[in-house]
Amino acid sequence: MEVKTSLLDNMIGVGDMVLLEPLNEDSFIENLRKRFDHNEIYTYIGSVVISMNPYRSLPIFTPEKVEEYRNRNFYELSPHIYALADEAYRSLRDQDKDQCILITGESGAGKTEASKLVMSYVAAVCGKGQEVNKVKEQLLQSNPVLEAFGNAKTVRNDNSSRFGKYMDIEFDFKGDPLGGVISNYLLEKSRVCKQPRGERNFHIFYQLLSGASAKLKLDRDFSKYNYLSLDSATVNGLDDAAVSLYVLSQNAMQIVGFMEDEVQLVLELVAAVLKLGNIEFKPESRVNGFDESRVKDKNGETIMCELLGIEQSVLERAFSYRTVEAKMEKVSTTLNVAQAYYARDALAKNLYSRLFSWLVTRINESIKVGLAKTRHKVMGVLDIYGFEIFEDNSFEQFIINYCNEKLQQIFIELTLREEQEEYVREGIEWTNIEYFNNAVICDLIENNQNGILAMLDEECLRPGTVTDDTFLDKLNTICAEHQHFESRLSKNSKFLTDHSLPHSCFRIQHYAGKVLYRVEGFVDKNNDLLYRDLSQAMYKATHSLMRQLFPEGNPAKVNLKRPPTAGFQFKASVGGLMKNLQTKNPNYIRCIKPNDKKAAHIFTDSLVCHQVRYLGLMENVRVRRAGYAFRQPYEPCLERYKMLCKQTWPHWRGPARDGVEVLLTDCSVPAEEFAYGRSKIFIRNPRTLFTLEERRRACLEDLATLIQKIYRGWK
Ligand code: AD9
Ligand code: MG
Repeated sequence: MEVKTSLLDNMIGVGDMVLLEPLNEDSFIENLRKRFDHNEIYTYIGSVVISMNPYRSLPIFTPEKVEEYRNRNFYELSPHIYALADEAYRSLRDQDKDQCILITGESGAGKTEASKLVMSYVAAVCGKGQEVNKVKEQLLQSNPVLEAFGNAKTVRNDNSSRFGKYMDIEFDFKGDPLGGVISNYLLEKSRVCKQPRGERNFHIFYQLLSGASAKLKLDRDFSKYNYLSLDSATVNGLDDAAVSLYVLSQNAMQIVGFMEDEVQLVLELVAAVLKLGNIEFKPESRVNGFDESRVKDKNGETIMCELLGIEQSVLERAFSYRTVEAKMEKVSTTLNVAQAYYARDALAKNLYSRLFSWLVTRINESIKVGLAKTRHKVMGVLDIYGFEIFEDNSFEQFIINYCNEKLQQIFIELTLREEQEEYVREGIEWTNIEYFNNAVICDLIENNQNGILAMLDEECLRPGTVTDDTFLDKLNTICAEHQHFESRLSKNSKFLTDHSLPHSCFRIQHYAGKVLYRVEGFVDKNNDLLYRDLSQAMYKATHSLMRQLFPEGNPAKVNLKRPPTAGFQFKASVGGLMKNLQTKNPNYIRCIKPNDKKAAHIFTDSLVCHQVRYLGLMENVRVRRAGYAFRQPYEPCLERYKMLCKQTWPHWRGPARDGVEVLLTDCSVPAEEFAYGRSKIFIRNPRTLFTLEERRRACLEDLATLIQKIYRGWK
């Protein structure tokens, strides 16, 4: 049997970082660079795949490549994302092990593209047939639908996912896909009303304006809308790409299973968000000296109300008054202009994010596996927003980074567990490995009693004046002693630990680096309140989808209990996700961005170095090498090195394990350098492997010279 171990053959740089010698940050990055320069964008750390974003299309994702990697062992060919996808799919199909593919990396590093490559690979190699093909098509087409509504152009990525996504793909016992379930995590809804400089709103808004029918009464000029930033709109406000993308996302919606009238309902709500953003307010003086808000120009509002079947007077009232219900009593207070704008934006954000969640639910209805199908195997694909460190970090970054902290924890736990389990399986003694456990940071954030999220909730629910600073004050009293936490208050900076901290900020030492959070907006974003008058107004709409999105507006269902906070909900869903992941066999793709220019061929050392550090990749290699750096089943090992020993060459008659033992003894490899597992040989130091490799190469060269001599002799 000819066994290729391509990680060692004709490789550019080293295909598996575990074999890197010497191992240090510089050599690690140099190896990545060397491979990147030769279009080798994938490199392993054991079974983990590092993926460098090439920022151009490479001819390595063709149907021929799929065939090449199909049914091949992980280390047989050069590193590729297909090798990981194949390995995961085969162990799901043949060994009945549920799998999850965890894709991490910063914004623009290539997570979403990687998740699509995995999905398309699995779709290409799993069963065929009319029914199966329909399921595949629906699963794949859910991507463009969710991207249209949940992705946007940011300074870091022209197609940045602004939500987290986890998709379980379910298979039958033969490995044919049956359907799936998608979970979405916290859409960045603040983008609906305001986008940072140089960024855009969600793609669907531009697609809609470029391609929508006249029925929606939209102006095709982007600049006519308050919610669409001007600096990123294209020339003349018309984006050609958006027109074709609009067609694509409409098609995708239909393939996924949306009815034509449902698509229309969805687009009407997207249009409604834009029109809502154009409603402006003016103050109207009242006798008692208060300014009451009034809608400034009623035309836009009229069109919006017609579109949704909302009585204009009801909406106007909801923008001028707010009713507070307490102890069976209703008190109506007036809204000033600032409060009316706040209410308008809160409504737009809520409407859009609820619409997004509805889309996910609707897609799930289409792709769900029928009850009649019994036991199935599952492959989960996680594509979640990467760690974010901006100049200005707010509640959104706090939540995103918390999620990444949890993922890092599960990575550490599962990698170590996997190592440990393999050692136990193979009957090899396990020695503990030192590593940085970020559980302390997770606890700082999520502890039920005094974690940051719990304190934020407590503050949000407390009666009396609650501000972002009172929240920070609260944090200080409890977190003052925590080594991963520093903060500074605008007044009474009792717990100031670092004079470089700006006011009203706190800083967390995340596993990926220190992040400074500005508390402004934390209380508001966590509360995520929508005035009841507005939800009631929306519920009164004749637009069926709108009504469905605001069930709490039903007066018959007055519920005085406040809805759970954003932080609470996120923590619960991340908790659920972690539980789900724990039950599966993990496969990791760690994405790296080579430069911040979104450009091909550029490799910026400092940027890559930063990511290598915060993804904990060096630590990952060390864990892999801490015990035994290299392991291989006996047979391929014997096959590869048998020429180094007279007793094993050309054939060894007997168990492969004994052959390997004879071979290693004959090669004088010190006994402490290896361990015999049940099915594999474990080699402690990569150097040992390289020595074997060098001897093998020398042997092959001698053999080649000999053959040449014989050949010349014949001539
Ligand atoms: V974010 O956290 O959602 O902002 P991602 O998902 O990590 O981010 P994405 O997959 O969207 O990044 O990749 C960014 C861009 O890089 C893509 O739009 C492509 O233009 C480019 N890219 C990424 N991976 C590949 C690839 N394998 N081949 C070619 C790629 N281009
Ligand atoms: Mg993405």
